[in-house]
Amino acid sequence: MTSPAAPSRQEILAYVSALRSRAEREGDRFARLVGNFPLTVPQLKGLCDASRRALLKEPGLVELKPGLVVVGDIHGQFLSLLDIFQRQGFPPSTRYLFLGDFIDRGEDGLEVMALLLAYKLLYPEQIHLLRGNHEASIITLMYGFYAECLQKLSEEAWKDVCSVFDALPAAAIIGKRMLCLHGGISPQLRNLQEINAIKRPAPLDHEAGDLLTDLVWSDPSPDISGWVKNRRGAGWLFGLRALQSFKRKHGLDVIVRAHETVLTGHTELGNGDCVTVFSAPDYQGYGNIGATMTVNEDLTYAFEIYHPQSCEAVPASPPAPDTRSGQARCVFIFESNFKSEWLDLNISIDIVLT
Ligand SMILES: [Mn+2]
Repeated sequence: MTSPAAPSRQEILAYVSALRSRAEREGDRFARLVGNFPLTVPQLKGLCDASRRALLKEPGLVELKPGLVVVGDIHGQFLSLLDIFQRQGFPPSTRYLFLGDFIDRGEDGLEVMALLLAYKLLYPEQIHLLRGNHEASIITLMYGFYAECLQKLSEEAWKDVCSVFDALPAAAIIGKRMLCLHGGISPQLRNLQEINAIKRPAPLDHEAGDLLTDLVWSDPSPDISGWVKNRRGAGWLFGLRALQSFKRKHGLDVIVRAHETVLTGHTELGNGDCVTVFSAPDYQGYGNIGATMTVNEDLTYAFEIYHPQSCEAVPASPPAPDTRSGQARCVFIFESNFKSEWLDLNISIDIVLT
């Protein structure tokens, strides 16, 4: 069977233009979407097939030079993605590393994926995409992306995008010192080269307990020192002792990850041992700030923050627990001397997701 012809550069540029013009500005912000999804199912398929082939050529552990912007969870917030590009520079003027969770929860995961894949094809060295725990077909059935594809295009479109998910690399390392991934580290990981050995395309099964599952599902925890099975039902919780030992063993300065909603957009465990960056402001209407992380040439880094569009101030307390339809929402509040931040974990049956 022959593969469909890859879209030409001209065609991809036209997709980018159509996707960007779907968002209407208000002042210096992208305020709302207008019109229908601008790509047809065959056009999206062409984009997916070509980007899947390109992604499979990359190693599972992508080696990057510093001087780029790291972006955490977007979760279908296309306007938030455009605001990030607006502030940091649209590709290729700025280099990006995205830590996954592009889709689900928010309404515009198709727009997010189509734009990111188009940029990946146009500027493969300027934009890098890693896999999150939501880049798994079974998860998208439950958390919105499947329904979004049916509503905007078709089930076939969903299958095409899911086939790209299975091609995404799991991790990147910046300047040989910053390990970047969606969830966290794994006690199974003895040598970083084992990330390169993960065969792709790789379906992602949260019940598999394999290395890939750990990398996209794990979380740091201030409450433990070593390793504990993650209360999300997949991956691990790792404490500061486990983290520092892992860093020493692999010669790393810091682990950079996403995967948890942080009220302030970013947070850290230890003294900069593990950094969390979350890039979807007002995620699920929670009023949280979003953040991106700029990594300078000397591996120092700084955060840019993005305030929620709908409200000026961050609420003093998290929203009330949501117990509708058998789904319990747990909000954990962590207090410290300097800041109060909360993590949102949605528990559905036996898995918990951000
Ligand atoms: Mn996640």
